[in-house]
Amino acid sequence: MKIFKQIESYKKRIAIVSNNEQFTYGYLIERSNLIASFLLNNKEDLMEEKIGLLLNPDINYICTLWGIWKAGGVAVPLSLSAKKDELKHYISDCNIKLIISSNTYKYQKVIPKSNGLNIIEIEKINIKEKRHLPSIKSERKAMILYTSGTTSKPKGVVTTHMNVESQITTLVEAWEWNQEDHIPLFLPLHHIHGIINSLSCPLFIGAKVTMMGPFDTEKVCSQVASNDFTVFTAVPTIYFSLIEKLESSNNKKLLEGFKKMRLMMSGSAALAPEIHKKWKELTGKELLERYGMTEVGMALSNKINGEKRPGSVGVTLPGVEVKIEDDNGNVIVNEGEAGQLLIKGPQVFLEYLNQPDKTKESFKGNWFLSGDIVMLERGYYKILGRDSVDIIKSGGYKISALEIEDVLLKNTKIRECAVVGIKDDKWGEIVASGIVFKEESLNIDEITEWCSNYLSDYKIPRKIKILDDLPKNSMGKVTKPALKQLFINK
Ligand code: MCA
Ligand code: AMP
Repeated sequence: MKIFKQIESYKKRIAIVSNNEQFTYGYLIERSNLIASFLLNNKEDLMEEKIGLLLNPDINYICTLWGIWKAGGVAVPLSLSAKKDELKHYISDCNIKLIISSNTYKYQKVIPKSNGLNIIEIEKINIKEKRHLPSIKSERKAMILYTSGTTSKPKGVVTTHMNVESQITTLVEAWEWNQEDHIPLFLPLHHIHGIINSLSCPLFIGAKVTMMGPFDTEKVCSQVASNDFTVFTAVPTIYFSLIEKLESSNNKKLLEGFKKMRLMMSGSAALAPEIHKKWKELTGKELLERYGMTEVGMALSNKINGEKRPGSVGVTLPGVEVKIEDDNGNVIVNEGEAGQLLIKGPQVFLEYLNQPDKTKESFKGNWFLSGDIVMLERGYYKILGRDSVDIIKSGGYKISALEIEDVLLKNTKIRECAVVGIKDDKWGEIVASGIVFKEESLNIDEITEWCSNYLSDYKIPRKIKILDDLPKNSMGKVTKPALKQLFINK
């Protein structure tokens, strides 16, 4: 990957600050070479063997990710908060035989016991001698990230080295990343926003990343007040929390910390124009909103040196092509007409793992069908929503309503259920469920407890309505818009 050649010239620069320690690019190169050598053992090339990462967001994460790539493996970054069943799905879908974990990750509690699965703590990898590393062609597979969709189980999105590199370079160019940049990283490292936007772009150019662990308002604010960050990227929910903090404190240093940044971005979910406005009122800074997807990296962005329009995601990024099509597959050229966004370019993923049919139906030629409904308005794209009611975005996470319905229906007391996303100021949407019981019912705490055995925290329904029947149309099909309305009407 080009990034590995590029960083050879930055060896002495500080790349990462992690747990109050500074690490140079030279350290990253050496350590990732050694991890690659360890993984290779006696092999010449891992030949796209899939390796799971269950690592804290610290220096070990990036050294392992690069180590896997350098050894010819495919990295599968996994969520540290995934529950047993979720991990079981990822491990079996990818046929993972090796997981690298942090020594603090309590894998004994969550990783399903299976024959042939090896778990190695990164802290115990103590190899001193570098082996010969293979040369990896850019069309080879590099990474698999899981994303929810209109099926009950998340799909593995397979990207190649070329895809990853293109996802990075387009942003380095568009957002003018430079060596003086310094960014705080607090986003999860099993999604593009954290892996590419927060971590890989700055490292590509020789800038500095302070890895802070999961987002914590107090911790981030104290670092912003005392540090020299120049770039900041977050999901809208985080800006919501920061606004609450700025409004309730009179911390001049914190305000200064935000004011002096050259670029503050929002994405992964729609940024409400009110948050855009409030942020500008409080800090004087306009947030740059952009649009992306696990399958394509970033595709659209407001202009760094131009208008940052609230409620819009701007124009295409360098190297990305988009078009809008109506329901009949005709290209829409007029402004103000809504249709599905199609995306093409070197950053677009290769395939959904083990799902050739799903992959096929997601493409029209080499155009990826995003499933997002958009329109062009005065030269800028505007995201109007998803074409499927079964996809919920909460706190920047994409959630499948069907996955949660599956979990609820595992409970033998539940006869029927339907899950929908309800608009929420802080979370964008929150998960809500209408439930019909057989004879005996459960109370809300029992339902929450049931879900928490199977689902990560952000997937658990926050609003539950116990109903005698779900709203249905004349064909007996549950109508989710009517269910949403029931929640809105209270
Ligand atoms: C947690 N809580 C929730 C939710 N999640 N309530 C409603 N809806 C939710 N989704 C509750 C918890 O139960 C808890 O409640 C309280 O909120 C605090 O929980 P915690 O997990 O500590 O929340 P947090 O630390 O405030 O985390 C919120 C967060 C986090 C920082 C927004 O979710 C996050 O890092 N999201 C980013 C996800 C992301 O990177 N997405 C990118 C994927 P109680 O207090 O009662 O216990 S999209 C992508 O990569 C594409 C390519 C793109 O375009 O970027
Ligand atoms: P994910 O699959 O988790 O990568 O989520 C990608 C989806 O997030 C996109 O298909 C959009 O629906 C949504 N998304 C990302 N950025 C934005 C944005 N700026 N505005 C609205 N929706 C967004």
